[in-house]
Amino acid sequence: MLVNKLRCRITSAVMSEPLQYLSVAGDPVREIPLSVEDLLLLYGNMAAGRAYDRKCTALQLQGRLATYAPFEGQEAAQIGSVFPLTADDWVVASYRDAAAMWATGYPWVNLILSRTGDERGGCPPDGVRVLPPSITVGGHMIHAVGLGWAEKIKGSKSVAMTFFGDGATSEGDFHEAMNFAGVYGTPTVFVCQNNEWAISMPRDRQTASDTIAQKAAAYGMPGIQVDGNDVVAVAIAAAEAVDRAREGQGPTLLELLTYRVGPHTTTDDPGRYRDEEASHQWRRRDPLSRLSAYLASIGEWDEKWAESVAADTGADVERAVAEAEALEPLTSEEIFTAMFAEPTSQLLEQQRMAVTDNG
Ligand SMILES: Cc1ncc(C[n+]2csc(CCOP(=O)(O)OP(=O)(O)O)c2C)c(N)n1
Repeated sequence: MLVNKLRCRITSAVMSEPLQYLSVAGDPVREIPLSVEDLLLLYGNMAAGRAYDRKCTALQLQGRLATYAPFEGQEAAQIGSVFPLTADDWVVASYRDAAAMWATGYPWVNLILSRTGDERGGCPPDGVRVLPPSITVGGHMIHAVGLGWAEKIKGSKSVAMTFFGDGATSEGDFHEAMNFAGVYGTPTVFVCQNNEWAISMPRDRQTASDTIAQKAAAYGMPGIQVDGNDVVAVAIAAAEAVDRAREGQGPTLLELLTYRVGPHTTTDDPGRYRDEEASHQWRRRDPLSRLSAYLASIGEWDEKWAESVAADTGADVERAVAEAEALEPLTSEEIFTAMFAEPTSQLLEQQRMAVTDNG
């Protein structure tokens, strides 16, 4: 396991500077402890996320997908975080976290289906320990704590990682999840993608704390601010947090500093509530360009390889779209069967009514 060489400094709740390994220009600001092979893997996974994100935005504009929440610019935050996870770990994420979910086994086709209202999207293949995306802001963090607690009781080494935004930290669920995790020492990694906006609500209206990371101190766990567009920094901070959780040292809060360069969803027009100049500035801190600049500086960047990655990842996404669109729609009877192994009496009643209404 790579963790031992990936020690960073998750030691105190408040630090002066966010953890960074690659500058905005892609220059190393400290020794990079990842192999070229790992860096290429991270780049390829970020490229896959971007291909999916752009395709889904286009599909929505064509009316082939319901409202979509783009994550362009947040690829490093998602792909870097899940880098240290294994197939035995859990991922509990939200509507904007498709890259993290895909990289841990949730197929593109399921993610696409879940954006068309098809309940089959919420049923990942057996053995994939990734929960369906939560639309309810914050509620899913509690599930991640429960999963981690269960693993702890079972005596396993599995951890649960949960993703949420800066806005979610204002929800009671965040505080309940953090408190329970701290008290019971659950193996939970809390990953806050602080993209500075919760729809039209800016980060400074969300909390009076200087940082989100410092909130960890109140719950008796370490917290760290990380440059969320630096995939190396994110991977290293996540590796240490996962290692702590696996070794029985309890939860950690990671605050990944990033920016939502696009709209909240495809129905949103951010120009109505914020100065888009900030988005242009943040696009210059693009996580993919930053990593490719570093790889080029050490003679490990091959334009042809990057083109083939873009072609392959794009083709993967196209196949998933074709697969999703080729599925026969569920019947009105079937849409009730995807939620519970044993349907509740209310669902059975609704199912009976739907079948009767539709003849
Ligand atoms: C409990 C709940 N309240 C309100 C909403 C409406 N809503 C959807 S997304 C969102 C903003 C969330 O912002 P943040 O947590 O920062 O995540 P981001 O969308 O920036 O990724 C809100 C208020 C919701 N889905 N669930």
